[in-house]
Amino acid sequence: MTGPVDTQDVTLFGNWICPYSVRVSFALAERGIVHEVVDVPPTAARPRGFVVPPEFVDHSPRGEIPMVRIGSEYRADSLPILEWLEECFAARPLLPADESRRAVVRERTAWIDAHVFPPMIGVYYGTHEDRIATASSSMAEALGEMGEWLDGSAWLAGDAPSLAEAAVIPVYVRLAALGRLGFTGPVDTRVSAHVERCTGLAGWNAVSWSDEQTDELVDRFTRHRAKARRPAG
Ligand SMILES: N[C@@H](CCC(=O)N[C@@H](CS)C(=O)NCC(=O)O)C(=O)O
Repeated sequence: MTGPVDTQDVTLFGNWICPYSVRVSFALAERGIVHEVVDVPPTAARPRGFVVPPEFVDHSPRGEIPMVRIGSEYRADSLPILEWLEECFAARPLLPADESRRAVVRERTAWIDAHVFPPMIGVYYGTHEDRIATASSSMAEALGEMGEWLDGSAWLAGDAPSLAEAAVIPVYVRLAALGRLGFTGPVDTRVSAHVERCTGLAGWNAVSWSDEQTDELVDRFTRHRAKARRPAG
């Protein structure tokens, strides 16, 4: 599909607990793209007896959320989905018009994916204190690098929220949970101010967590740790 389309026939297959789905939910809401949501929890978080929708099974290349359908076309993988939404919808873009500015947004979006997400995931999936501490300090270091981008700038890449905000929003949404799972910071003060700014965005309301959702993530990974630490046999 090329060029903006006027269809509103958009469906997101995803789940609140999946950080990659959160990127797409945020972008859809931020851009005011009307859509349906089909809840597909990650395999590890599926309730017993959950039936995976056949449409998801049929069209998802790797069985991963998020997946988006626009009209009769499907895409998976959060960052390519965000780019696809930019191609398909003109309103409130998250990529600037200027080509060199687009390049900066894309570079920082990819950087967040490569340098903030792995340590974040390392914190909550970590089962041993030393690994968790290492992930925590790598994450703090990556947030410090983002702080440099925010020096004198309200947004991560340019003068408006962009795909870089969409990429990092899932981290912000779960910061409280990460703190309870061993992320000891520090969070760069420029990043804290950015988090605060992001809470004022339309997309934030679509993805922010209740205390119950924070508790659920913490409980899930606390159980995961207990299980991993239990002596075998
Ligand atoms: N690179 C993908 C990663 C997506 C991903 O890892 N999704 C997880 C859930 S958070 C998933 O669906 N895992 C397979 C499963 O749960 O069966 C993206 O950016 O969207």
